[in-house]
Amino acid sequence: MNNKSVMTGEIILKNYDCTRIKNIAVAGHAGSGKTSLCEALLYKSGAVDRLGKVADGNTVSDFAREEVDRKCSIYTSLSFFERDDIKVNLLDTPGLLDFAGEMREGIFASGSVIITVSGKSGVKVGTHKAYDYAVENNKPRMFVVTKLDDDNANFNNVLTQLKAEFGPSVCPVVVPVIADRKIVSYVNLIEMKAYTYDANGNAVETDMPTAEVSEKMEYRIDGLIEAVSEAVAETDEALFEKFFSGEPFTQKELIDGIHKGMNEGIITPVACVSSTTLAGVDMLLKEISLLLPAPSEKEKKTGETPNGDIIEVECDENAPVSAFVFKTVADAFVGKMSFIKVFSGKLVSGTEIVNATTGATEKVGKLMFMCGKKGIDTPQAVCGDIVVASKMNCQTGDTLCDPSRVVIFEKATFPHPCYRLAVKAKTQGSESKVSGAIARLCEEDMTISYVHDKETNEMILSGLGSFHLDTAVGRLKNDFGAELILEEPKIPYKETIRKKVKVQGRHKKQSGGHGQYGDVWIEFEPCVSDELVFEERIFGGAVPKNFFPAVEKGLQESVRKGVLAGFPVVGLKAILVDGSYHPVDSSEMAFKTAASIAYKEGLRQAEPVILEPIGALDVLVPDENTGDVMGELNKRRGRVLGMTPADKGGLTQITAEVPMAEMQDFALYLRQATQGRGEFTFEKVRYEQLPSQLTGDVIAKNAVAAE
Ligand SMILES: Nc1nc2c(ncn2[C@@H]2O[C@H](COP(=O)(O)OP(=O)(O)OP(=O)(O)O)[C@@H](O)[C@H]2O)c(=O)[nH]1
Ligand SMILES: [Mg+2]
Repeated sequence: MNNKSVMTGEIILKNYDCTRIKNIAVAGHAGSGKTSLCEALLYKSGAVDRLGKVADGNTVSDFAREEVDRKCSIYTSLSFFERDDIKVNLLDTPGLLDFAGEMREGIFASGSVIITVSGKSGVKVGTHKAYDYAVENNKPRMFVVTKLDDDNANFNNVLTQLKAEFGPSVCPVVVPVIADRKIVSYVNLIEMKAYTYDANGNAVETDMPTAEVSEKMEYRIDGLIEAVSEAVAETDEALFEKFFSGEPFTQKELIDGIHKGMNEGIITPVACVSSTTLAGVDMLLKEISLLLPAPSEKEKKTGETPNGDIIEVECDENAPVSAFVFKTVADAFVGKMSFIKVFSGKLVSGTEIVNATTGATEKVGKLMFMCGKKGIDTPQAVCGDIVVASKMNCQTGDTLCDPSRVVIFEKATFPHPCYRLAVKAKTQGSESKVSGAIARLCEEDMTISYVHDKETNEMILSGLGSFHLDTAVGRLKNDFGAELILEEPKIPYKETIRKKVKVQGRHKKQSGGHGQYGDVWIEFEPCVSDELVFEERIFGGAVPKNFFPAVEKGLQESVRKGVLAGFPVVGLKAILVDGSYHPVDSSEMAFKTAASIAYKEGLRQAEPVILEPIGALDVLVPDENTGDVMGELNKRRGRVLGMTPADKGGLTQITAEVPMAEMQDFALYLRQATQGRGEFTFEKVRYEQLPSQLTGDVIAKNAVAAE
């Protein structure tokens, strides 16, 4: 990640126990303002003394070279600030779907998730992806509408959309007051106070909007205040009664109610900010301290002991340590960095720890609290905190614990790498360097796979999309000096025959001295076998027994290349039925050559055909895209086998069989057609004859291989 400048400092942090830590993942659609929001929070809380900009490449969280170059987040980065005697760890996740693995790592390690929604473009697929993964992992959620300073921002539209798409849990807590199409103030619906912001983003209390102003807006402030109270009433019976008796809630009741409602997933507060002008950022800081959970309250974790017992691990500083590696960075300069969330006890640098996942024991490495690329050394991290350890052997997904209580926690789930390309080292001889570097990248990125395809003898790198793999290639070059080229992978076609034939293969050479003589009659016929089936039915010693192995060997070597395009031949049976020999000139070599002559002639006569691999496709698409995807599968020569509503609402599962040759860019098609909501798995299942109209093309493309 080009951390070359990981800086370590000696600043001593206060000790924060698990009641005074908040772990917040910031997730949402690409470009919705996550990194800018983190920057604004860090700046406003005093953690940094300059407000960086994504466009200038100087934000705390987008520090990797690829991020600075491309002006977007690619990795989940960790930073923190201290405020109100609370330490807040921010996990700034990327919004691009190519980096969904990073987003998941961030949300998995968090205690709650802030989902940014652009005030200009509203709810998008990335909003849903972040929300769904947060729900799946039982993380409290909060929406933050961003970019309110932009002329095209429209808070009301976004709020309406949030309510329509995420249901009645959506509850605004800060709203802008708009008069003559301009934001004149921000109302905090919990405090029931209004603020304006000066040029430095400092809040100045102002009058609450008059009924006249409120009347003209698309939402009425008193209506929204009522809605907050209504939502809070739902969280507790006593509050419910109080609400219906008409008595107003105290501020504390509102805060505690929203807090409780968030923990139960029945309230999703909505705040709004401009990270550029810093309007609303201080209110968000307040809400973070008041509304979002600390590890002590929400994060009771169940784990499995080696005997298979399920136990509950409490977030207790005095309990034996247990921790979880949620992210790994293969830093070219500092070595491996393991991002660890501590669940119980204290993780102390230099102590022995058991890796419950592998069974190995290792020493806890040097520990650091990270703020972007800056690391602050710490001798320990307490439960509830997030810390980075250097040079440990553990991998993403591993549980680390005290030997006195070994327990394994569940791992995060990752999207399946479905976009495949073949890897070639740019310069000959650097193959092992390339493989070594990719192996390090695979340790870091759970959505990349690197495997050898035995059939095509290619190394295949798979990821989530073309941007993902492009970034990986850049990273390998910049950080590990490994240069490679990505190409479309070869399709492992095969050849076979359809007719039974009997042919002669005769090899005779007389060149002075010793001659060469081999003569065979072979029957070739189709059969069901991937390997060549060889038999002999020689009568009366027409071919002496000792030459049979040479004939078989000649055929075995020949079937590696078919006669059409040089693909391996399958489904072939060869029976040696007759032949002749010469007492002096016949040799193993001569019979081998005779067999290969017979093979070439025989296969040409036996109606050779090309077989193409067919795979089983399992694809999940939003209901409204089902028709398009079915049409596309049809175009791609697919055979739809079934269509059923998926377990997850709004999605349809389509199963089909599709030729592998048609699937290369399917990942890209599906992403575009479904705006990233579709996903699929594809696995080769068998071979089928290539339609004759496509044979010419395949032969032409592979002519070189057939040479
Ligand atoms: N006017 C305005 N622009 C903003 C604001 N916040 C972010 N932007 C701009 O929006 C663009 C995207 O902002 P980022 O902070 O990189 O968004 P992100 O969600 O982190 O993007 P990814 O991590 O790539 O998904 C940048 O050009 C920002 O300058 C804001 O409050 N006001
Ligand atoms: Mg970002």
